[in-house]
Amino acid sequence: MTRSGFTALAGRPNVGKSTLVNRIVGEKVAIVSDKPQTTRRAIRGVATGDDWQIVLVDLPGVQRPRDPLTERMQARMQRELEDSDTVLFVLDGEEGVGPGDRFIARAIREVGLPAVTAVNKIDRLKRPQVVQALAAAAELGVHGEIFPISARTGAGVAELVQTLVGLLPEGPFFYPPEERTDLPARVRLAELIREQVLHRTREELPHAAEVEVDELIEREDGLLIVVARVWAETESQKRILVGAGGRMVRAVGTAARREIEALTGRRVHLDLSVRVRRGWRRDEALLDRLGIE
Ligand SMILES: Nc1nc2c(ncn2[C@@H]2O[C@H](COP(=O)(O)OP(=O)(O)O)[C@@H](O)[C@H]2O)c(=O)[nH]1
Ligand SMILES: [Mg+2]
Repeated sequence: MTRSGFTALAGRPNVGKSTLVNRIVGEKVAIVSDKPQTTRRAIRGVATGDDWQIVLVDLPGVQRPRDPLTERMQARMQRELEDSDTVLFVLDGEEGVGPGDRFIARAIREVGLPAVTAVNKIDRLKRPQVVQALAAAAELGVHGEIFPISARTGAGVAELVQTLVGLLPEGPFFYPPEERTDLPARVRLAELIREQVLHRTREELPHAAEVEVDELIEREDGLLIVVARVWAETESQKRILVGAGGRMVRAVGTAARREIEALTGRRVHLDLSVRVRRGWRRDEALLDRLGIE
């Protein structure tokens, strides 16, 4: 008999949820950045063993809704929690426990699902600090085991996964064993491009930009042609994203092309341009197309 189920990742922005999903899945399915609120879509990463399959749901961060974009993110998080079999609660061992963690801990206690807590980033901590972080995690009152881990190095992750598997219900796999994510190819590639935008921009700009893949053509000679645009909200944001003499958009394009080539194992031609679309965050039709449910 196989075990199979959905595990929702809960945790403050920046604690390392997306890094952990990628570590468990063994492939980059969720983009990572040091900017909070990076994850906009509930991304599913699939990890499959001999007789188990975990579908990890990497949720957008929790915050007070300000516009339709954040409202959708918030509503999605609530639904995903309710639809999950288990919860993986991630804390930042380096930063310590704060009000955000307590808020999420309460939400987890209320849904009453089996849970596991991961105290992440222990690669940054000395042993006594790890002990302290584990004690602080225990005080949050989420039932279930607590694991010290590093999503970056992989330390402690195997033990964590083993325990998660034990909490899953018996049942057949939801996805073919070789599948790593349910993201459509276009959205996945758009995310890789957005990750490079995030790496190269500061302050409000990372959150003002969105990426849409318009065309995806697999040529017979094996070349993959990707036509994508970066949406900015204003002309001045566009100028920054294009950069002097087009330097920024070229740097983003080159780095993203390499990522896409590594992921697909193909040669890639990436045609990337920057456009202005005022108020894209409030454009419900565009949010639909971008896969932000
Ligand atoms: N040192 C260290 N940094 C980590 C670890 N896990 C994640 N990070 C970093 O923390 C930041 C936020 O990670 P991310 O996965 O995007 O967090 P999320 O917002 O919870 O999804 C990134 O800069 C990661 O590289 C870890 O185990 N150790
Ligand atoms: Mg994330």
